[in-house]
Amino acid sequence: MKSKLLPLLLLSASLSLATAKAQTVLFNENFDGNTYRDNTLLNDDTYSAVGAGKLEHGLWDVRYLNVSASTDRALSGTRSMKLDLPADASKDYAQVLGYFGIDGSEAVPTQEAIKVRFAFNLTNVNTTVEFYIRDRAGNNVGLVAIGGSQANVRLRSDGYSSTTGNLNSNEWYTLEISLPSNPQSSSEYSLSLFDATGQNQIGSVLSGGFYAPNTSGVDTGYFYMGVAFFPGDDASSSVYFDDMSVVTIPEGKTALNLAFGGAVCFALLRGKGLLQRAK
Ligand SMILES: [Ca+2]
Repeated sequence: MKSKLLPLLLLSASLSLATAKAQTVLFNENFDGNTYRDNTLLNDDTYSAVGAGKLEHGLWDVRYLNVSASTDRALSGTRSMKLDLPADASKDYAQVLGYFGIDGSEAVPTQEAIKVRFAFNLTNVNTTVEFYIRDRAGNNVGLVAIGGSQANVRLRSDGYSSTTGNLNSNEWYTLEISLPSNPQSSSEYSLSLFDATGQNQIGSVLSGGFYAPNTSGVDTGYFYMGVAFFPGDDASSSVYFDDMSVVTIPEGKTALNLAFGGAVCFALLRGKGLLQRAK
């Protein structure tokens, strides 16, 4: 009987393994790779990190100046990504986009549930940085404000929700944002704030509807994320980002696959009369 049980156990194990592999990395960037150069603007033509095949995962598209790979401070390695608010805030601002893509050579929208994680560090928490996730049509499905007069993190949907935690200047924090599969106009997303280790949660989990959901009925999925520093804030502040990642969440599939695997094993065992014999 053991010789007949073994294939069933292997089948069950392989189903579990397939489930574990279902999580896909769509974006992963720590700014320490050789596609960056110390303290160089990301839109530098010679050493640009922008473009197909230049990053392991995802693509950066710098639309404006004032974004660089910086050695000022880093949570991992020696570099992070720095956004500077220019001294003349009325003229310019800092913004950078990161497109999702499985192999780094092509931007690919996804309908999968995704988890976005990144670390941030503000030189002045009373300035506001906006982080957003958009679909292919450019709708803000996720919009999070970091810092500002309340020095907190706010999930934007119909209104603001605030954490109970207070941000400190010059300190690393980790933000995790979860968005559901098959994004619809009625979908909700959530966020959690952690300390620099990414382990200890600060404040409560926030959730709310999409900020500007796609109502066209056309599936445009999740396509890219971005961060922006806007004029009107403290003109001399900077914000740093590190260890940014986007992974798909095999939402519901884990339980389904395991249940399926279990049902297959049960049916096969019943068919071979092994369950009765085991009693
Ligand atoms: Ca780093």
